Amino acid sequence: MLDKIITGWFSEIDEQWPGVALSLKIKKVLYEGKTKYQKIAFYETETFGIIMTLDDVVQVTERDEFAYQEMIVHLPLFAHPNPRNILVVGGGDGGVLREIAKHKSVEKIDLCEIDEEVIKHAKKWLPYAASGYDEPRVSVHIEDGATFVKKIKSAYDVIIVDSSDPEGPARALFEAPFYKDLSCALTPGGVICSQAESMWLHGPLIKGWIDMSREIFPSVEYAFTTIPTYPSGQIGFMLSSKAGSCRKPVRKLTGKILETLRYYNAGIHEASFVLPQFAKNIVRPISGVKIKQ
Ligand code: JFQ
Repeated sequence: MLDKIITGWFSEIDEQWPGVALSLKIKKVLYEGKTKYQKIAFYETETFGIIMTLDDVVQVTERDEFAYQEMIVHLPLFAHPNPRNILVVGGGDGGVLREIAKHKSVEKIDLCEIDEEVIKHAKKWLPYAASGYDEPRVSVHIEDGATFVKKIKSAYDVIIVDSSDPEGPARALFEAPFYKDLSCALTPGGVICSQAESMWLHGPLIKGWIDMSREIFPSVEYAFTTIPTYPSGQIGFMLSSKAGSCRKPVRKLTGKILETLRYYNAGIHEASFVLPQFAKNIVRPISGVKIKQ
């Protein structure tokens, strides 16, 4: 009885996490189709609400998306004293916009998504995330993120790279030329927060990104969140800054925002940078290389 590929379940079988796969029991297939860039699907699941997959990889589930969207947004925004102009690269589901909109200091949010079909379908199937598009400070640009940032100089206080995995249309968003362009697009005190995969599964990749970013930014750090439906149950963020460490929130969490948060708080901000020893070994600087601080 080794045949465990069960009908009625979605299994996230992929070479990016060999030999292990998350499975979710499906109540209803809502939509399955192909865009110019990727396969896209929406399922109603038994226990995680409505989910979106791209190329058969889970992007968001209704039940646990806040653990990712809150952290990828509030880590960099609370590490910045006065974030006004924000760029999101990727993030077509809209959940990151929803979180950024909670910050009163923010004046303008640009979102650059390569695949307009993701936005169109998210608005239909994922109202819990796509409510972010109702925010009047948002402008949407349908373009390849790597091309978009080349045209921008010193404009953004925070840039969030909310990409899918490096295997697929997001590949260029994990490479040095993109990070050099991001550095030019940032204001002097600017911060970048990028989706940076799992320390359990992607050690060598993470090490490569951190080393690459350290060539460009004086401060590069790795934080993580726990999330049941991403591979290995956790995912990391690379915080690259022109101004110094992002480990501590520099503004107080007060007012309305407090009532809306379900994962992020000041304690988890600092705790998310505390890594187990094996992960510390992955992200520590190569000996002999001088890190600009
Ligand atoms: C959600 N706004 C974007 N980000 C989803 N393996 C990625 C989805 C695929 C995962 C890694 C994060």
